[in-house]
Amino acid sequence: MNPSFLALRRGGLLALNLFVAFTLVACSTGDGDASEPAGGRATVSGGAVEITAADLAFPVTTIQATAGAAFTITLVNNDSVPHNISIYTEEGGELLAEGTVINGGETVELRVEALDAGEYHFMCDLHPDDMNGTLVVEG
Ligand SMILES: [Cu+2]
Repeated sequence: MNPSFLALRRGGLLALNLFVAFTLVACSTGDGDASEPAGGRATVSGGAVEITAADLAFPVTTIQATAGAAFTITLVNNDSVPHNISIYTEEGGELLAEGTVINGGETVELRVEALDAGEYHFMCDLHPDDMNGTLVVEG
């Protein structure tokens, strides 16, 4: 086999590997956007945090707050169906703050009284399986 032929083969394999790697990255990114929560994090700042609802999902799945300080969650409904956001002690637990259900295009505020450090559950009461996350309160 002559050397230039080998070089050509290697080049071809490298290009194929790059193509496969790129395709895998593109696919996993696409799946994340389409079917799973993006896993975003929002931190309460100045006593307030904003959460958007879109495509039957909360892009934010972790809200971070400070123990002992009340705060406000602003829910922006960018969807075509109604949503709310409520806080529970845990999944299936006791209701701590019940959010008003709003239609698409509307915005509402939910006041959450001061909480002890710990992990709490937030969800849309209309779509609890698709729209939920963890409220992390740190002291
Ligand atoms: Cu909902």
